Amino acid sequence: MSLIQWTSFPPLGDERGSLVALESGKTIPFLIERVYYLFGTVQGVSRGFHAHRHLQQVAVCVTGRCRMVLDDGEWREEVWLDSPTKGLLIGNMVWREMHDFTSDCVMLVLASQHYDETDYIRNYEDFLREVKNG
Ligand code: T46
Repeated sequence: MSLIQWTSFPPLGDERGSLVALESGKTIPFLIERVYYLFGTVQGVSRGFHAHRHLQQVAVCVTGRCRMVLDDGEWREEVWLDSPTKGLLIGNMVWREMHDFTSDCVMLVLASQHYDETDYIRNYEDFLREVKNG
């Protein structure tokens, strides 16, 4: 099964312009407990390099784009986030890296839990060990 799972956000709006609505239990498959966004990423800088033990997220680039790498400890896949109408589902125990941010990139992230640093695995070897040990 592919690590790349999208959720589509049907564009609403009218002749004045577009609009997307994100709703828990509809386009977002969990209760949204936190929303944050990445912006102003310095050119050439990569972000992420961690996994979450429990957190579920949906990431969407509302402007600009970046390249997302997902890794479940066995498979590694990458994809461009480049559309405000496509959200990438990022499950728990998936290593993520974000590269090649455009200068205008704003990545909106919807999360299933509040911020909790103890949920992060920030070392790749630790991540592989936890995957292996279930
Ligand atoms: C993820 C990718 C897509 C907080 O205090 N509260 C928060 O809600 C978040 C997300 C971060 N922080 C603090 C923790 C760090 O001191 O903000 C700082 C930067 O966070 P981090 O290094 O984790 O940022 P990224 O861009 O590497 O990763 C972020 C999310 O943290 C992460 O969950 O999946 O975006």
